[in-house]
Amino acid sequence: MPMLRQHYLPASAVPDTNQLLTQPGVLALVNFGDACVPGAQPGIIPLGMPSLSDQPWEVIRYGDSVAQRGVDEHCHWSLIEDVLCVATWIAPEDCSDIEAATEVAYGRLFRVIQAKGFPYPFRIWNFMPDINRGDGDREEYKKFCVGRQRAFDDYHVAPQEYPAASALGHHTKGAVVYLLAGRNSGVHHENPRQQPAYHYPREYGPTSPSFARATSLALRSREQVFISGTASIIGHNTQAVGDLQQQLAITLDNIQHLLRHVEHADAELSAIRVYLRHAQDVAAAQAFLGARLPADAVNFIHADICRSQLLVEIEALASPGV
Ligand code: 3EB
Repeated sequence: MPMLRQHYLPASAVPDTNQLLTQPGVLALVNFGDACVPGAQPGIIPLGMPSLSDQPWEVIRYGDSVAQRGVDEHCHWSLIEDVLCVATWIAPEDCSDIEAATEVAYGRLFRVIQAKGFPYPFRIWNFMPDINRGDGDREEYKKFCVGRQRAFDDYHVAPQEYPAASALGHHTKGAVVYLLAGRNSGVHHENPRQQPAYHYPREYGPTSPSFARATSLALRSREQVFISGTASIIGHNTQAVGDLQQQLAITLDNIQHLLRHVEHADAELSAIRVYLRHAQDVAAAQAFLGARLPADAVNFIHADICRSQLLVEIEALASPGV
């Protein structure tokens, strides 16, 4: 039964990317490193954020055919059976107007997924430079949210249709948005402990962030749950400012609540990314999470979180246990 899988490769297993990309079932290779530029070929997705735990690659697998790949509208796409993966990069010079550039990038993604018959994104990742630069409404993340919201409006995507997402900052130039899309819609979920992000109050920016807390989807298998980047937020308020351990505890709590809410409390977590604002926090984060998460499924990533008071954000894929 083909489930979607995302797993990390250790730095020691330097992959032969050409060989891997032509292997049946390999949809895409995500690279955690210093560059956020279009991959050398479709199927390679460099994000511009280094792994702090020496796992520079994530392999996304689905089904058992060899992927078809191509480039359309400045988008790199990979397709296996009923999952389409599309990535597009924003050039460094275009990041000076991240609002406009984001709307353009999302427009391209929407046109590609629609043209290919996969109009339903079920997971979106966004990575951009200087995410916390600028005061108030001029903060880069808030401008990004305005541009993203505009694109969702342009393509008539209603808030109830926003999929799971993550949005983080990195310390290199250029931005990337990539997504997974299907022929049918997933089911989007909220977390009862957290205000829907698309209903955050005005203080968080001129437009609310456009994402769901999770999207669940049954491909040709049992249902999987794509858990959005989750942080130390209750209601709409940031909790435990300045306290890494507490933020980790509240974040895990939020994830547990969400999984209970969607009736997948005993799911198996994989593809766990722990985004840390401060690289020096990795030992403390590892110590705290070690007993609470499956260690081999965790990758620590150096990234800025979209609220400057947040030190950590965690995302994962929840799949039925075996
Ligand atoms: C939050 O809960 C933390 O803008 O796409 C998490 C996941 C966050 C996705 C996004 C933002 C996004 O508001 C930040």
